[in-house]
Amino acid sequence: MRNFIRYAVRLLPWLLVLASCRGGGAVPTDTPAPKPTPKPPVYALIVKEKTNPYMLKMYEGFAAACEEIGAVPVFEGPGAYTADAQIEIIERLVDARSVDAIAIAANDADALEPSLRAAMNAGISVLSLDSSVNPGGRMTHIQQASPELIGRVLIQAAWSMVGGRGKVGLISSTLYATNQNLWISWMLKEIEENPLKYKDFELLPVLYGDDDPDKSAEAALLLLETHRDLGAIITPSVVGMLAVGRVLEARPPDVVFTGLGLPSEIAPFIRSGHCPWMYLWNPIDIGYLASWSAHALHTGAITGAVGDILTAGRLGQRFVTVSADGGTEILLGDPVKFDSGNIGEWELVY
Ligand code: RAM
Repeated sequence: MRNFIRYAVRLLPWLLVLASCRGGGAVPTDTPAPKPTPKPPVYALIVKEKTNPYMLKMYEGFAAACEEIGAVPVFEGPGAYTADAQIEIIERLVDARSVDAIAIAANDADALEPSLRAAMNAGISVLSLDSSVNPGGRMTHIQQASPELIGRVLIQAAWSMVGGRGKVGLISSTLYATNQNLWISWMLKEIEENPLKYKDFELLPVLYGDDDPDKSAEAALLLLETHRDLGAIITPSVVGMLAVGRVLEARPPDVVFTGLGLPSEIAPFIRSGHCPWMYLWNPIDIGYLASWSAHALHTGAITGAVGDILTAGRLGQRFVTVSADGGTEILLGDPVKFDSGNIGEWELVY
């Protein structure tokens, strides 16, 4: 009897385990546990400044593509066009580990490079759009249109508007904007390479409106006061374009302007003849392409190397090519000319 009790006591734990198995308990069954739903990727767009209407249009396209992708878009940008403010944002996003990709329009290519390198080291995919960062601080760049073409067509436009003769002012955005500086270098090259054509044409030294309406208007007034024989003003900034238009509309269109403007804002000046024609591309498409590129980089579909091909939703296939700064880029298309013939159609879009 004693032996039987000892035997039963030894068996007891095993019997308890068996009983709990039968009851279903915590022991695994044949039905696999439901997998946790994968978290959607988060892609941030850091713009030059948060109220610039061009930047808002870029975000419109960026967010639309995120929706198609199933990603979460984040809109970031400083209240002033400074690299320091953008660095603070990048560092905050990296510290919080809250985003999978960053697309940035640079206020200063050099200053941003270290923090963007740190972001990439933390596993975040980084690309620039609109205004590029140095190749070392990005995986690729979204190029709106050939910088050479943009620079050349703007000078050629001003040349025709003044009949090949006279003074032309130039109001840029900020001093360190990579995109405007690149376009200006091509404007100067166009003149340098065609001395005969431009022999009676004088491009005045660059003034900076800082993408600020008041500062840009002040620059336009200064040009008008200092150069009574001024023929035209070029401004490769949407903020500058509207500000210059507002200054010039108060006078007869003896001084005209051209540049890169939003059709929705510049249409009245095209109709009044103050802006005979201007150029731009679709800023919504730039944001849209950046979002799809961020996704392709994040998922590893592309690495940003020359020869990579990506599928960008309604824009179809795009190619990664070499860029003039030695990095790589993905081109959107050609600059579009807006004049009295097509402005009515485009002013409704952007
Ligand atoms: C301004 C910005 C932007 C530029 C456009 C044309 O709003 O500086 O970078 O691409 O103009």
